[in-house]
Amino acid sequence: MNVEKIMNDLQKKHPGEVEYLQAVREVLESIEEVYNENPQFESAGIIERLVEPDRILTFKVPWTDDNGKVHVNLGYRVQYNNAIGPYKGGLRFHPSVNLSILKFLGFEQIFKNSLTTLPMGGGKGGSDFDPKGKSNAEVMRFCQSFMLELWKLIGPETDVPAGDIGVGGREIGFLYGMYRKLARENTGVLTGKGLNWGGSLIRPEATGFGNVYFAQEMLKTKGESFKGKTVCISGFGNVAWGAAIKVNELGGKVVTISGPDGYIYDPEGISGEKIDYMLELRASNQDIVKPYSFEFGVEFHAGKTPWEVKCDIALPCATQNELRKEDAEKLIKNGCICVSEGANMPSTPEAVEIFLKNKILFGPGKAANAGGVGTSGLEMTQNSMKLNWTSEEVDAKLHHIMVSIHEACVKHGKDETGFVDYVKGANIAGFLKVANSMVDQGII
Ligand code: NDP
Ligand code: 2IT
Repeated sequence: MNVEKIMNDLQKKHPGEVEYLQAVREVLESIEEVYNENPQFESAGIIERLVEPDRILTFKVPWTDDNGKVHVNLGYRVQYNNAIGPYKGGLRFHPSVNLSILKFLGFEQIFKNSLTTLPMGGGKGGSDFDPKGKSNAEVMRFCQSFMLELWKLIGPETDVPAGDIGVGGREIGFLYGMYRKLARENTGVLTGKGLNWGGSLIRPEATGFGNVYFAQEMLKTKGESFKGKTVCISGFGNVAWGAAIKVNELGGKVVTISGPDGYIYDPEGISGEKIDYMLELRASNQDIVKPYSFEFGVEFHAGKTPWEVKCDIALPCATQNELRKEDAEKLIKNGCICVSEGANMPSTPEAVEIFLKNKILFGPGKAANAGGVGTSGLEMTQNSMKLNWTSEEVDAKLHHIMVSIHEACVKHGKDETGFVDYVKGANIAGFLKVANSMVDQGII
């Protein structure tokens, strides 16, 4: 495989799709060796077939605001690869959403879903709609209009969307209500549903819990644990919230959360009612964390990221490329021993290079945050069986999934010195399952 040639060709075909090209390059560099050892991949054109989505669907989403003004947003669904199961992946509503971002997320999702041990292909979707400052009724009308187009493309055995940034339980409710009406069926076509209408216990917490379970497995390899550790978390959304709960349960102290406006430093630790307050912050639709500083009388650092705070463990849970080279350098200088990505691709390639060079424990998003989609898979199973598991059962299965992912990363990422490159391990393990399935099924 000639990575540079493939990347040059892709750059010409998709100029300016920075996030997509970044995600593809990382995977290709990791799998080059196993790819070259398996000539059947080359003859089946696996790379050429993997880097392009099966199809991309774009549609117009007209909706009316509370003053009667009409707005038009763009809606997308990127169906990337379904070799091992129905397309599966979240929907993101954020003004920054474009095809590059959705293609990067869909591409990552193929390997992440493969790692979960469950039969799910990769996909992603969303809209450039900005939920910030919108009323409940406006969000509902937008979701209904979005589903009016999307419903034709999805189905419980075809494509199963879920939440991501800007899409939580409320949005999934509005989307599901419209789907059910149009399709005239009650099936598990979306995950992250409410408990009364087909949702799974633990799904809201799953990404954050899974991320902490993955970090716990990494720490174990060094004889370490969360007990007594200082933890920096970025973001304040669904993933950050779940991670904060689990860190506290395991005896760690969370000292930061962040938003686009800056970060909160709470040296006493973010626990109990302070974690509940994170839900209020997110539900306020303002996308800021500053109010936490008034509520609990702690420091707010405007316009900064939390990576300058001394910590043992860092959990980036906000968004892509939020942890840069200089942040990675600060974390290392301050003695951080473990970085586990709750968000998708939060560390830039230069930051990842620093973590790997310094041989700290670094869990990439496609492994470390796979508990979210893993539990979505468990929700699909419960819907198929038409029964519900208890939270203990779901949590035990989630834990098992994260332990299995960790084992797969170690198997494919450990070098002769004993160091585990989790980036390489996750990419190879995720890739092999999908590539072998594609070879088995012929050129389609
Ligand atoms: P939420 O909508 O619940 O949280 C909103 C988050 O979005 C805030 O933490 C905020 O952090 C962040 N945000 C603010 N500005 C931007 C921006 N310009 N672009 C993108 N994000 C912004 O989202 P989630 O907690 O669900 O998602 C957080 C991350 O976790 C994302 O990378 C997502 O892809 C990933 N993820 C989510 C899963 C899920 O099931 N929900 C599963 C696996 C991964 P800040 O203000 O600091 O940027
Ligand atoms: O990035 C992700 O894995 C998610 N947003 C969750 C996807 C899902 O289908 O649950």
